Order: sequence, then C-alpha cells, then structure tokens
Amino acid sequence: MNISTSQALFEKAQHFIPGGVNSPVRAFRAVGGSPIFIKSAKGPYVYDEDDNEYIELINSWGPMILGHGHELIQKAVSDAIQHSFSFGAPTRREVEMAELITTMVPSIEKVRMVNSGTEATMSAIRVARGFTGRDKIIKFEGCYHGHGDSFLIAAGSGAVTFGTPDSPGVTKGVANDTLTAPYNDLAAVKKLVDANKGHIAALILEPVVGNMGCVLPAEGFLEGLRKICDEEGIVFIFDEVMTGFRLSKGGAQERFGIKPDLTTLGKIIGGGMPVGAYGGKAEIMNWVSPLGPVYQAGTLSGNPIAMAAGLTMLNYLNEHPEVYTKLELSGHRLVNGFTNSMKKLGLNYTINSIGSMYTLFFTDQAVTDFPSAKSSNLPLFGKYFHAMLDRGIYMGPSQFESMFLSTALEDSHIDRIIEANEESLKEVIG
Ligand code: HOZ
Repeated sequence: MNISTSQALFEKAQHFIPGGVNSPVRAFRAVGGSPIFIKSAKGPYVYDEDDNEYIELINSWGPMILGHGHELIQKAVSDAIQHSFSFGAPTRREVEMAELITTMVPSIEKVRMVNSGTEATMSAIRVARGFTGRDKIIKFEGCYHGHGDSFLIAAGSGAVTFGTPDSPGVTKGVANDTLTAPYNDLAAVKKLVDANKGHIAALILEPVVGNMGCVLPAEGFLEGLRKICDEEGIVFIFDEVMTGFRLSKGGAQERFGIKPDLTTLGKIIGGGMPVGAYGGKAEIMNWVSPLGPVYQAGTLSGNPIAMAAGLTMLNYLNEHPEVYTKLELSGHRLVNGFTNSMKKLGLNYTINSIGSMYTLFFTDQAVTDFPSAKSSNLPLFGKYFHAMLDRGIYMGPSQFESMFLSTALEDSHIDRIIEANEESLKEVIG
C-alpha cells in the first residue's frame, strides 16, 4: 500500500509538533510504522492523503455513531455557520440541548456544556470537592478521564500505551489526593474508603472501560459502588464520554440501571465537534457558578456550531431507537465472526464486547482489570494492527483502546472485517 504522502507529512510534522501529532495515540508508536493522515471520510469509510480507502473502527473514538458525513448533521452545521461561529453569549440551542440531555440521560437534572471530555471530568471533580468540602478522589487503575492532573495517576489510553500512567508534571499534592483501586474490585474500594473516612469527595469511573481496551463491569460492581458512595456521602461520577448515547440512548447508566450523582459526557454530544458536558443532581449542580461558588467558565462553551451539530445528532438518536438495534446486531455479528475464526484457527484470545464497543486482546486470560489487560502480547497486537490496515481496516492503534462500530456499517462491511481479521490472525500467528 502506498502511504508516501502520509509519510512525508509525518516527517514534516515532527519538526513542528511534538511527536508529529496533536494527541499521542495517533502517532502509531504502539504499533510501529508511520501514521496515516486522513483527508476525508464518508459513511463507514475514511480516505487517507494517498487516497487509500479504509473501513473505519475508530469513528473519532466514538462520536461518529451514525458514520461520517451524515446529511442531517452536515446540513445543521452549514445552516449554523451562516449566523457566525462564536458569540460568547447564551443561545437558544444551548437551552434545547440541556433540556434534551436531561430527557435522555436518566440521572441528569441540570447540565453545563464545556469543550471536551477532559474539561468535563476536571469540572465534575471540582464541583464534587466543593459540594462535599473534601479533597480526595478515587479513580480506577487503567481508567482514563482525559489529561487533567488528577487523572494522570495509573491512567489508561495513551498514558499506558506510552508507559507514563503517572505523568511527570503532576504535583505530589495532586497525586496524594488521587487514590486508585483495581477495576472490578469492590473489596479494595471498601478498604480505601475505610482508610480515608470523611476525606473522599468523589469516586469516578468509566462504567464500561474503553481506555484499557473494552472492559466490562463485573456483576454487582456498579451496584456495590453506588452503595458505598451512598453510605459515605461520596459523589459517584460516571465518565460516559465513550459510553454516553452509545450503549443505549441513556448511556451505560440506562443500560445497567444505575444512577450516578454526576455524569461526564464528551464528543458525541457535538456530533463529532469539540464538546463536552457534565451534569447530574440539581442539588450538586447548583454549586456551579454563577448560582453557586464553584467556578468554571469558557467562551467557547455551548459554541453555536457545535450545538447545532450535537442537537441534530441527539435528536436523531432520541427519535430512532432502531439505531441501537442495528448497533447491537452489528456487534453480535462481528464478535460471533471473530469467535468462529479463532475456533477455526485454534486460538483462544479474549474478546470483550458490549453493544457497539469491542476489543480483541492478545491474551488468553479473562480481561477484567488493568493487570489482565496488560497481559496482552503487545508486539503481536502491533503486527495484527498492520495486517488489518493492509486489508483496508482502520483500527485504534493501541491494544488499550476500544473499537467503535457505527450504523453506517452494513452486514457486508462487518463480513469484510471478519474476513480481514481471520486472514490477519493467520498471517501474524503463522
Ligand atoms: N486518548 C484517545 C482515545 N482514548 C485518543 C485521542 C485521539 O488521538 O484523538
């Protein structure tokens, strides 16, 4: 495959951008080789600068749930730009967006728009600290909540991919206020809470993890955490940047029937534009300025173009339940296909999946937490990644990421992915 234009761009990029990319995972360092530079995308396909076509499994890490270039969203954006790009003042669509989010997400009574998932999680823990008057938070090993200082302790995604789960630059004070527990280990959480009684403001997690690869909560785990938080007056936060509006219309919380106190949301509510939000119980959100004393602000928050795209996307999801049926069926078809191929090839790797999220881990251990995710054979994943890319399948370039399906994938596309997977496995194992 000719990727010479991408290679030339990457070469040049490294002179001007740290590592040649604006977000580390994209650099392909975990899988080797040179990143492909994307020129355009439509439906289930992305096209690179050398005009190669790929079936897409990143989907901007989640938000392109309807595939790329959806006509309704494109129209909403092109209509909105006729009225300028940013006002730094309130607009009608922000009200409509807030109302729609509170209708769709079971636990959200009030919501504040920000510009990214990172801003959302940083703001949510600040409010939790203000509300409780406590300093410490609990997060889980391998969960990633953006690049806010408090979260770069035992962090997943790019942080683990590049071997810096505890980033330099985070002060000792911040690190001391972040306690970590193993995912799916209720007893460890109980022990941490007992040892820090009255000091824990918030417990934050990805209700389904996407950032150490796809890892599901064990039976009773979310319920157990809810109970501990209730007993100890801890603000329970679901980071639904990846799962929100994806695992169901109301996200993971609707799917599992657990209501957190606060929820963080990301790019999907901008239809792919740069947006985030945090929201939850009114009694907590009332602490946010200007109603309450916890400060958080932003000129671009509720940006009119992003709101136009996001509102159109969320209205569509709200009115088309068949989206979720299709995503479930596509997920099942793909996982069944992968499982059959592995049986045929005598392989026993682990596939974790739920709805339209999945990860194939190159380990035969059950992957339920950070250590088991890290038991994967990473060099083998790198070879597999390139074998898939050569066959026109564009995946997340790290073992520690989830893949995301979109409704633009028809059965024929899923079958192509299954076929590419089988051939790639044969190639890299053989
Ligand atoms: N850390 C992101 C996925 N978990 C990747 C962000 C990006 O490169 O866009």
